[in-house]
Amino acid sequence: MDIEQLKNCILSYTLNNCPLGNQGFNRVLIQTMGFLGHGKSSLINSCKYALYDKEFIAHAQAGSADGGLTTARNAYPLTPTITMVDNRGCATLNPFETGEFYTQLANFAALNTAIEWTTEFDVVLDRLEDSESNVNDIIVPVFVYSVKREMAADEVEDIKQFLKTCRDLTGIFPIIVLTHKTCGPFSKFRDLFEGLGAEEIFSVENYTQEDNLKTLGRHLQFLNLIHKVLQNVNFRMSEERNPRKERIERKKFLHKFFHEREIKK
Ligand SMILES: Nc1nc2c(ncn2[C@@H]2O[C@H](COP(=O)(O)OP(=O)(O)OP(=O)(O)O)[C@@H](O)[C@H]2O)c(=O)[nH]1
Ligand SMILES: [Mg+2]
Repeated sequence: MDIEQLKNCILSYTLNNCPLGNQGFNRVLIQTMGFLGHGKSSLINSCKYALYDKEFIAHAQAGSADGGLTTARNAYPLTPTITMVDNRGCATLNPFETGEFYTQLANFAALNTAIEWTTEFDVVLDRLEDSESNVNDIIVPVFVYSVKREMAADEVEDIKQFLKTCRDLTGIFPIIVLTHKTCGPFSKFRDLFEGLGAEEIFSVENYTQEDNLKTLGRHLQFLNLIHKVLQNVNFRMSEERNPRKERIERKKFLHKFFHEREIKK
């Protein structure tokens, strides 16, 4: 597909055209996840820029090299059907941080609200009960990783487990987006993530406030990423699904996860 075809395909995408109709879903939620400062917010800005092609605007605030800038879970609509979510990042992937990630990913943390990190069992469970976020979202996980950052040997297993759990929660293996591709050994990380089970890996140079000169190849990276998301959604929507039941399953998963974590604590 050329660039205009890709754009049209994304802009006109609706769940109503899936083989079995929308089955009760009304939104595709692309959820960015990853370590602090790896380029989650910049990825959202890049996707918007590639799709609408007007002047570059930092819709999602980006800019701290050390990360930690995004502390709320903000939603950025790309089209009437597709929304990107800028989740709060974390410093490590130990069970205390991954629990927060899974809560955000499973859509049990409200959108456009600050995310407070907590390991208190009661608080965590109360949150699950109180959450009113949308049941009608198809969740697509996107894991953002900067190739500038070295990965310690003991982290590899944590990341592998994390990606697999995201897959189990959503039915889609997280799409990997390697950022800062001109600033590190991106092919090394491609091989590494492929070995961790990744099915789709994109290496990108995000559009940023400092460098947003648009080129065809750069635009295509982001449009192809969104298109791949939609292909995953179409695949999942070719089977019978039930949004309410899936949400209950996700809730059960989180209950079990937090319970086991509490026992270990
Ligand atoms: N050169 C280059 N810089 C990038 C890229 N992606 C992000 N940056 C820069 O890296 C810094 C952090 O990017 P953010 O998008 O804020 O990262 P984040 O993951 O949202 O970080 P927090 O929300 O703060 O945890 C910013 O200064 C960005 O301009 C990239 O692909 N290439
Ligand atoms: Mg951010």
